Amino acid sequence: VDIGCHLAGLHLSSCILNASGPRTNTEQQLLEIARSSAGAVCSKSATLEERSGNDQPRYTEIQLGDRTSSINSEGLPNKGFAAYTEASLLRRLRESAEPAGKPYILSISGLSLQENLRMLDLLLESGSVEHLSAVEVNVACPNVPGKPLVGYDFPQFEAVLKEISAHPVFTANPTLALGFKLPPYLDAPLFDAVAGMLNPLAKSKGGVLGYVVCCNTLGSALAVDVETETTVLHPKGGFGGLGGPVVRYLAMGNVSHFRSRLDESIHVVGCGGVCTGEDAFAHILCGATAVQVATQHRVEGPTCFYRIAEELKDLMRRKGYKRLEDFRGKLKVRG
Ligand code: RRO
Repeated sequence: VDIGCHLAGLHLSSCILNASGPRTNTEQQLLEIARSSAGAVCSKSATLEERSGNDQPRYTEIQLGDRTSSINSEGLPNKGFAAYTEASLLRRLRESAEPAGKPYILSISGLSLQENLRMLDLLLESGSVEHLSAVEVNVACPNVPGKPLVGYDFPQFEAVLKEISAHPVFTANPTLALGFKLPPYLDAPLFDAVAGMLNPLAKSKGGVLGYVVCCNTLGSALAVDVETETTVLHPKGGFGGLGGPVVRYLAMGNVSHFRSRLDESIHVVGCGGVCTGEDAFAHILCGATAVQVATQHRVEGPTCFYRIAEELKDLMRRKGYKRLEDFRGKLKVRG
């Protein structure tokens, strides 16, 4: 069976890849993903300058049975844009990639539209762009003090979508894919409104938008320690982004809602609570082209990509499916 996929013009030998965030900060961590069975390597969201992130404690795990969810308020710790685009990192990623040609996705999360545009300007000027497969713009970080989530502020979101997708780095490099990492939405009119902003940017309409990721963590989660009667996390009054199996149902709902509303040329990447091959299968059934793994990658390490891929293949064999197209988006509503 073949679990490869074509995502926004990129070929992934496995549809299971890492999400931006966990274990994506350092060169060593990115190289480990390159050597793993992950179908692509996705960086930590970059800002123009290096950031150390919020004060500790800023991450906690929630155990339900044998499954681990998480709440984080990392605050965008990253090595800075230059570190994720420097020629030596990109060369080492190419040399380590197994199989060769594994795509490298740069995630960016500037603290303003200007900062995102500035990073795209630098990319356009740099020789690195030819070795980069995609830029994934994160409009959904819930953890930077004083910065409301762009994906929930529709007037601002629309301006961001328009200006970023009009950036010459994408017209000058037609094979460079553009994706947006979205926050979770919770009501049908919101899916309609966001799809209405995304569809005019589709390649079939002459635009450059290749994919969206559904979704980033669910913000405003609060972990409480009953013994100390305090919050578990310190930053931002203890609030953080909820991820892992507890948000999988919400993530799959977002995948399905967007798949049914978006132009076919805009792919949907599922992200939320994928721990097993069955979880990946369910996301794909909802319409996901590929599936990202975040909390489980943090908990288990990069061997998770091999395990999940093998579990997905076993399940497909049992069902008689040979490729993802045999079941992608074919979820039936129960009669
Ligand atoms: O670094 C973070 O606090 C963070 C980011 Br940028 C994000 O997009 N999502 C998240 O849960 N945490």
